[in-house]
Amino acid sequence: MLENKIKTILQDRYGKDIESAGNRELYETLLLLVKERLQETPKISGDKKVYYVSAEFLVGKLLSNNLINLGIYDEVNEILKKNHKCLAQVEEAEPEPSLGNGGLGRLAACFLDSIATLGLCGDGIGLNYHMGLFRQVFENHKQKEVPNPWIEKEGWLTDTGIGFEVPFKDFTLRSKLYDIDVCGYNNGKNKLHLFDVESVDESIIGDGISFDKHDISRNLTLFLYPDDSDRAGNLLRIYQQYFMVSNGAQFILKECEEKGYELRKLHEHVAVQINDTHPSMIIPELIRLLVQKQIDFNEAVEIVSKTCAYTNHTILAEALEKWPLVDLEQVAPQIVPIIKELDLRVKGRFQDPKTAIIDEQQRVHMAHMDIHYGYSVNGVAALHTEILKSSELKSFYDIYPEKFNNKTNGITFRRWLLHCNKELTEWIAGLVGEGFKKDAAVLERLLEYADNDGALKALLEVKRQKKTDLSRYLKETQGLVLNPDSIFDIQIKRLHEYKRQQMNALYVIYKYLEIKNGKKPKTPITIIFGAKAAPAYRIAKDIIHLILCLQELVTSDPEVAPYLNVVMVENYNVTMAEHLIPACDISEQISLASKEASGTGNMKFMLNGAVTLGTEDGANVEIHELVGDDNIYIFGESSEQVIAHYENHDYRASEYYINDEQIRMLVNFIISPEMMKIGDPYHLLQIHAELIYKDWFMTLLDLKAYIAAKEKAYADYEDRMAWSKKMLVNIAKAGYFSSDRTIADYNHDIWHLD
Ligand code: 26Q
Repeated sequence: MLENKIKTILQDRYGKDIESAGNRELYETLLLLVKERLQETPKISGDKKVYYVSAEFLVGKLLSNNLINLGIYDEVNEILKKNHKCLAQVEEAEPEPSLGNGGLGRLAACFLDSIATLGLCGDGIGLNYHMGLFRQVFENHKQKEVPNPWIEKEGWLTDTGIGFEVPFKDFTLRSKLYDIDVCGYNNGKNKLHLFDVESVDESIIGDGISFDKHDISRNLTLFLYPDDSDRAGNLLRIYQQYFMVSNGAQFILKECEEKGYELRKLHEHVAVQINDTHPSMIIPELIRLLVQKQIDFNEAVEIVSKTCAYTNHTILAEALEKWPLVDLEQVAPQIVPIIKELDLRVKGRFQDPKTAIIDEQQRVHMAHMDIHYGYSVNGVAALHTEILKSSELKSFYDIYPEKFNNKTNGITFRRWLLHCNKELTEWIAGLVGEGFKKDAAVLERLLEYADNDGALKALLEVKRQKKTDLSRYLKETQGLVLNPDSIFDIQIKRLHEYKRQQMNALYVIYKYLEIKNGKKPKTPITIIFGAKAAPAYRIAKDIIHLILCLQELVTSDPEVAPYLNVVMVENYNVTMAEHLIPACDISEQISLASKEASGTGNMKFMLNGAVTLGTEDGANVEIHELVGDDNIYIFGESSEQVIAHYENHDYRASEYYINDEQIRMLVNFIISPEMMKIGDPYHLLQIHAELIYKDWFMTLLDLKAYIAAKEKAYADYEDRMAWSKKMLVNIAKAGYFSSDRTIADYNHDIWHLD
């Protein structure tokens, strides 16, 4: 039946049969087939609906995921195999939508999958960035940004024919809504709504990712996070955000009216989840629209406050958005009086200036507006929520303790196990049956096999297979050569100082010098990095430069190369993660304690049998609690100690540098003659000085503890059966981190759907 369908499409479109078709033709055929199936899939309905509003949706490729969720993956796979075709290769023809940057966007995508899988009524609302974030290329050991076009004539986007007028100060733009179907695992479907403007013009892009930032009607949906280092860039971000939320708000009210709901009872039918502060203007916008619909201002405020809930994803002060009132005035003056009134009411009730919406410098604190005028505030891991309550948002917790709650992040097992690691999925099913696919808690039953040699050996074989697969993939796609018999130690995440890729780079220097001194590791080591740096983040780019120089140094040294390999993959994205994560032995989660809100890569690695090397930060704390001391490598100062350092201003990197000979040697190697020969002396000197004189995220504080913990992990790796047991325990305990659990919690505590 399916086979006939595939054959018919191929014949009609290309006049070919399966065997003679190319991967591109097969991809387009399966795309059509799946889209048809999605159309037949019933829409999930309910009397109350959640709208997840987010600047990012990092959905990844969709073909495989849809085949799995529709329950036809195996059948399609068989059909192709029978005809000497390979589904994995067909998938490579699909471009990855570039609608996100990192954890926050990927979380939104996992959540959409789980909302639909649990049969909950809920849609995503975002923007359709034509060029995405950017595509990263390496040139002269440096990151260069180029546009990342991903929209094709035939793709997952459906033109809905729906559009709204969005009023700005000097002009009005009409939107165009595209939808992507989001199908649950053996369940109905929801939608991801992506707003766009018809007038967007890709031809205005010049060198790299530069373009005229003033030409809003042409540039509005070109890029995610356009460079905001000047005023025009800042204004553009506000244009994007207001465009997103005004469309979102109009769409939500339209749906309610169509369903015949009374807007006065909006909160009984709608929950709006605000993903970080980027969509915060939806609060004044909803108020504005309700008032336009003849609802009294006070009542509108009341209604909206019972409808909106806010998720915080960061404790870094610089990421908490504060927009100058004059900039808002310049973009969307119609919401400014509303924000001012909301602020006045707050100031009337609370004297603490820390809780004001508009501060003395006339800047609007978006998070403060969310907390005052939303009914829920949540952090994304237990430690993160505690830090919000006790320090970062303490003044708010004192006023509204009932609003605060924790929702530890999760990941969808459909993508991060079933899709990316078929071998491990089979190994699990062979031991505990298929139940874990619907109920992640079933994974715990693996513990019965913790001392079963056969099971442990088979697990090592799965890992070895995935390391071979990765090696082949990186050879084919990036020309990189990996040894699958080495330890795969992987750090993949956005590049940020607080995540401390620079500490891992210092370890590379340590190991390089050890090998040069004749201390060769028993098993060779491969240290893999993947990260994009924000285009204007100078230090992050210097860290990439450092890593790329080390890669060259190590791989071109015949004395070292057999024992140590350093690899930075280009343009790290979801697809790359799907290849890297199953192949990982050691998962690097080494952020400065208190700074990583949760992390979700840590959960994906654990689920795929990697052992975490990390600090007591974010969800690492919960991973540690679940797997116990024997199955994780924890090092470094605690979040309390770190917070105390900041409060007391008592951390001086220079003291570590001066007083510790080993640290001094490792740091100085950055500007050694051999490094200066490979790299750009200006950038190497810059990162060298940064580490000694600033080191805002305390790399040198934990460096020695990090080296010791990593050495211990590498030594333990040698006992293969003991290591396999650690892998097994990690997999068995990963069930808690299913996003199905997270979404069930959001629904139970915040949304109350059904
Ligand atoms: C803010 C102001 C100006 C320009 C950009 C931004 C900006 C852009 C992106 C601020 C934050 C982000 C993205 C944040 C993010 O991805 N946070 C991650 O969210 C994950 C999901 O909750 C967590 O697991 C990570 O710990 C957190 O870093």
